[in-house]
Amino acid sequence: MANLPDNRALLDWVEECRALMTPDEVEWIDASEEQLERLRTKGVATGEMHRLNPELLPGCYYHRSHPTDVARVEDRTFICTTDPAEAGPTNNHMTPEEAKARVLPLYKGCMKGRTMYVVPYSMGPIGSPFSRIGVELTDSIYVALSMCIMTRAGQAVLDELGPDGDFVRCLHSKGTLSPEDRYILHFPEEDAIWSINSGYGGNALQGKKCFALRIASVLGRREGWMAEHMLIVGVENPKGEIKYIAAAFPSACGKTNLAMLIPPEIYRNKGYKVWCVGDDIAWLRIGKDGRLYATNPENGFFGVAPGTGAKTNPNALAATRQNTIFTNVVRNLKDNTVWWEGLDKNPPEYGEDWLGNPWNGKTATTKGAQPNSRFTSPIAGCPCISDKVDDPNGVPISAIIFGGRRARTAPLVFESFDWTHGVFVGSALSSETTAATQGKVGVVRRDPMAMLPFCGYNMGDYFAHWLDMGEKLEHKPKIFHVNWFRQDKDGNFLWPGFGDNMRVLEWILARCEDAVPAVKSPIGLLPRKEDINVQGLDLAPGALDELLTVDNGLWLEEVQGLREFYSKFDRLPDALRAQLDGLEARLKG
Ligand code: GTP
Ligand code: SPV
Ligand code: MN
Repeated sequence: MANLPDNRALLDWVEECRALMTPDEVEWIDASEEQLERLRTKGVATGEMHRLNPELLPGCYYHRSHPTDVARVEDRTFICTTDPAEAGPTNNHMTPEEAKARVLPLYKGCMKGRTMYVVPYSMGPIGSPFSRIGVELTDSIYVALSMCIMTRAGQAVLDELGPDGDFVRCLHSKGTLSPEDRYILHFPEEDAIWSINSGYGGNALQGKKCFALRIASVLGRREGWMAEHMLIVGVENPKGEIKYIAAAFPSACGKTNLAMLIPPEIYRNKGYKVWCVGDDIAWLRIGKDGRLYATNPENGFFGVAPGTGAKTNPNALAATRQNTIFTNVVRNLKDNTVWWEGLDKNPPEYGEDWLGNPWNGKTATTKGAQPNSRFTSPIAGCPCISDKVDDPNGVPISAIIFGGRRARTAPLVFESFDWTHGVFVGSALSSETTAATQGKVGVVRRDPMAMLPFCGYNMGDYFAHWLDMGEKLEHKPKIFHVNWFRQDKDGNFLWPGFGDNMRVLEWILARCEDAVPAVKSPIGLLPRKEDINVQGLDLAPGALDELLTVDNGLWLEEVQGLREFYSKFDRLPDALRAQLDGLEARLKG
């Protein structure tokens, strides 16, 4: 039984929501092992979850979400502010009144016959002055258990909250799962989140994108810090020095993989090591020493399953071997384990696909795992986890990287000229869409700083905040752009990616120490070919040249596209428009 603090605001709000949604029972989550085990058993009894092979996958469960509910729904995600200009041109907007009038009827009585779980959770180490507390009300055991993996949740958070601690009010119900009535609503003026009719991912696990990015970005702007869609990784050199990098890539574009990479053998032999601090979200602050510090507010991974294998990402795979919930992957009925495309070359013959249909991997013509199927794993299960992961002050950042999936335009890597140019490069980020969001896959769209779906306020102001942070940083990280996804004429990736991305990180860190020169181009500073270590790599002839080429014609098209995108903003900082003009002039000059 949870020991409740005498926090009037909390108790009143829970009671108000209970009266609205009328669950049969209310259960406070203290996250004791006894309670979690009871919930797992209940989830198995109701069929929401399936217990996997306890010898091969101890503590692991299998879950399927509704077939119409398999990814974030950006067209049903709203920023609800009194003034639409505060949400800006890139967010869907409703006023708080409109939003509540539309959605309150859906919440009325929606938990009848169900239990309402009250999940107190902390984004960031409990008690750190930089951490923030949320309380999520949900009628899904799957969501409650997932929140207990993804965040620091339970009694310790209630204790920290005390009688007058403040918290983000997070309301979630599976409702009827009706896609037409699905809403993901954010109320930054009252630190509240309401979502209904989805049970999956960023729509339902509100600590993640709803709180740690959309609400937190608003707090960060007000208080002088930043909430970003970034991994945080430490690279240890043979002398034992660790340099940290933060990197923003759009959804399903390689953050988890870069955060846990295993360096190629030639690097391992020299003593290089890589440490994962976070794989999806970074909160960034200016330290007393004038450097930028990053913390990971999460406590788990909600990682893309397909493509995760012993060759590509053994660290993530190891993290999923215990205490993990798998969603929408293939079930192997023979040994009661799981499988997905890219795990290994041995798909089950006697399996069930993500929809529950019989599936034989040897003869199947359809994919067994949903492309956005995922694992929910505690961070502690990852072999390369950094010992700084619970440090409330975070880690000092030497380099910031932006990157996306671009078949043609963007070279393997380039460095920005300075912070302002780096902010421009981030604002110009674009990528092919992936299965992480419902809608068409493979369409190039602009996704500034990989935050297009996650910025909780006007993106023009967001760019200004980035520029402002640069002004205040005495020691600014250098800003880079990478593209692991450049293709040849036949559509093959030119770069091997994954562990070999270490070769690019080495150049980036060498640049941070001014240890290698670079070549000036219209778009930024490029590596000299000889400064990318390709020893032991089997690159196609001419591949590296192609990877490092900048095609002025393609980039002039890029300039046009960006001009169009910028024209949506009436709060675009002049400095960015000047950067765009400068790029165009350099390309034409
Ligand atoms: P979110 O959790 O959605 O924010 O995604 P993420 O950015 O963490 O993406 P993740 O690392 O899970 O990678 C998504 C997909 O891209 C997986 O299928 C990976 O196998 C694939 N991928 C990751 N890194 C590389 C790479 O360097 N090269 C290639 N070709 N594919 C990669
Ligand atoms: C993403 O889509 O960027 C994710 C998964 O990391 S979700 O939690 O659904 O947002
Ligand atoms: Mn993400």
